Amino acid sequence: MRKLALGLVLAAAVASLIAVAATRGGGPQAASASSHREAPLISQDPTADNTDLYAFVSPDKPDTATIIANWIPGEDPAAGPNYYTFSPTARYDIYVDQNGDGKPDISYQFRFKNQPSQFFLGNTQQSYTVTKTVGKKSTTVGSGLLTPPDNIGPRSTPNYPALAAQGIHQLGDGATVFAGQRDDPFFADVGAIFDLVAIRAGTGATGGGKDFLAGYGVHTIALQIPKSQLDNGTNHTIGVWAATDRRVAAVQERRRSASAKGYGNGGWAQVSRLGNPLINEVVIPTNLKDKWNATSPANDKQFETYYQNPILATVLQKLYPQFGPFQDTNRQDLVQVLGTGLKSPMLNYTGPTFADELRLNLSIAPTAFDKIKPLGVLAGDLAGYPNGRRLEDDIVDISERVVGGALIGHSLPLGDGVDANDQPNLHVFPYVPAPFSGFDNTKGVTNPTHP
Ligand SMILES: [Ca+2]
Ligand SMILES: [Ca+2]
Ligand SMILES: [Ca+2]
Repeated sequence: MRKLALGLVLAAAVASLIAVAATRGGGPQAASASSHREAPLISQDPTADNTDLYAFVSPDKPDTATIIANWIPGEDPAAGPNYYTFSPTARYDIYVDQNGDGKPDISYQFRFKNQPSQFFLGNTQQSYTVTKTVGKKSTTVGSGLLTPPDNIGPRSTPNYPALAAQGIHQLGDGATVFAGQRDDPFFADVGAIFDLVAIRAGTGATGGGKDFLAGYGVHTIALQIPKSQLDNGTNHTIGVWAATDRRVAAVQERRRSASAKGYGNGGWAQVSRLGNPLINEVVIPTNLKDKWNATSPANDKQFETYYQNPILATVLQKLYPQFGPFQDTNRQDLVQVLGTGLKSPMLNYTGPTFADELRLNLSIAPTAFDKIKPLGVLAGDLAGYPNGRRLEDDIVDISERVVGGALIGHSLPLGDGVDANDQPNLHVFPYVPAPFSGFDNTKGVTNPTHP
């Protein structure tokens, strides 16, 4: 789940969480869970902040897989004159692990540059370079590529879908790329998740929730990659994660000891990462959240105990004892779903190495768009989360149900009453819908008069 959202979830349940975290050794830092983002350092650096990660076999092009990584939480489309852009001093990373050791075998790294501005507006169109590393060999597979501008309004950015389509590029290795502003495809009734609404409704899917993220945007990097470049030929399962690096000197200013380094290319340090949704928000204790963001999946064993003994299950038990008991120790089901892949039943197991990655079994056929079940594997739709993640997958409902014990004989119809993105997702690359325009400002005037 996106970090902003769960930061707010934590805020909503802060009293309970602090009480619980204190008994778990979270200590005084647990109080900082009341801030609006999940980890103290990255909350000060939104342009480097991963929000969501998706990976799925493309339903319309099943010989390809699509990876979508989003950054910059809570973009208000009307945030002029300095609208949102990728940070020109960050490095944006998408990693693919082909052999289950938690280390990347294929990496894509993105660097952005600003363009001269015009009038009194910052220019939101950026150029960028894509570097692909396979093993130790790095190749520039795209340079001088352009993002579309942000969706400012009908005068500055008329016919936005056509403008955005110009932001789709072919890379030198046969993949397709898009980078730029999009609608935030994540959906959640953040305010209600822990406020009894979902459970009061009895069946989460009918709770009549409010999409807290409706009307907000994010910055998206999307890749569509021939499966032949990803498939390992044996278990056909890849692990994917996204991250952001900043120059070590800049990071050292923010944290006392820059102990964790980014991959390759000395001089970079990782400041954010995202594999499975929800992890740093509600699995990792607050005093370790910055460290988790700086760690690579190969070193995740140190965090396994928090997956195995989830604080969230303890919180559920405290908030909703009438629906318990919620098992909060020895959760081997969560270790599998989030750390190794599911092996019973066999779905996307990648071996014994515990590493937080979004695992996608490329040999499982995609589900047609009109047949997708948002509860994914829980509903028998094996092409969805936790086998990779699609834009349509209802991560809040799935996560609440799985943590609640759906895989260990404790099924509850948990959910937040929000079942889909407020904007229809596209059925072609890059799949994430166009952002609202600043002029439309859907959070303010609801019926603007277009010129
Ligand atoms: Ca590997
Ligand atoms: Ca949305
Ligand atoms: Ca939901």
